[in-house]
Amino acid sequence: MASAIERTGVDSLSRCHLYAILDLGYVAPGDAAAVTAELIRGGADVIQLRGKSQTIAELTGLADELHGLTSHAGVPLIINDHPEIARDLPVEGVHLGQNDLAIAAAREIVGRDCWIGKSTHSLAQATAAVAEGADYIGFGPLFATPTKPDYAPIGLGEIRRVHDQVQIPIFCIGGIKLENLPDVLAAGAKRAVIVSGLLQSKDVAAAGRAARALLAQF
Ligand code: TZP
Ligand code: MG
Repeated sequence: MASAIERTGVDSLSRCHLYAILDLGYVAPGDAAAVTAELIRGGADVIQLRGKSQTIAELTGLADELHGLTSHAGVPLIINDHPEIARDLPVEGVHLGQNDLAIAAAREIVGRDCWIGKSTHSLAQATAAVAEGADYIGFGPLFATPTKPDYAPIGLGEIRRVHDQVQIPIFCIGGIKLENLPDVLAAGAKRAVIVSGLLQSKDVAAAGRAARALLAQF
């Protein structure tokens, strides 16, 4: 099977700066394809499918549909939580949290070359994720966010230090909006995940393009 690199033409996650999450808490499954098309039009470099209330079977069906769009556009599709979906479909990656299974165990399940990212909420977790073999990390939540309500915000103070100590791509996450993205970038971030800030915009593609433009300045 072709590798993620061959399929998407994205030879490295280090080229990716705007990471969008198609979160089914904000988007009805029936609208997922249309919103994914808008995220692609808006310049999302990576898209994650995140569905906390759906079954693996439902998510697999949706991922299959969305991957038709993302692969055509050369945008990697990452699946949150479920390596089984990456075993069954040629998606480009899997994203795991601190309470999910270990990266090595997820790689075993997937059984092929695949990016694996890990959510981290502190500098210690970030360096541990590198040691565990993550291809990239999410770092946050920087700000309080209804998308992940049970996590205390970590603020902007550790961003520069994590970039000094961690050499894999770092995607800052949590409560990032167009309005505060300049502050996040000024604090040392190079990449950002934006969820509600894109999905709740009146014009998702325009919001994506605006975020891309800000990210390009750094
Ligand atoms: N992990 C840390 S914060 C977060 C996740 C999935 C949610 C980010 O969503 P939003 O809407 O951009 O704050
Ligand atoms: Mg998870």
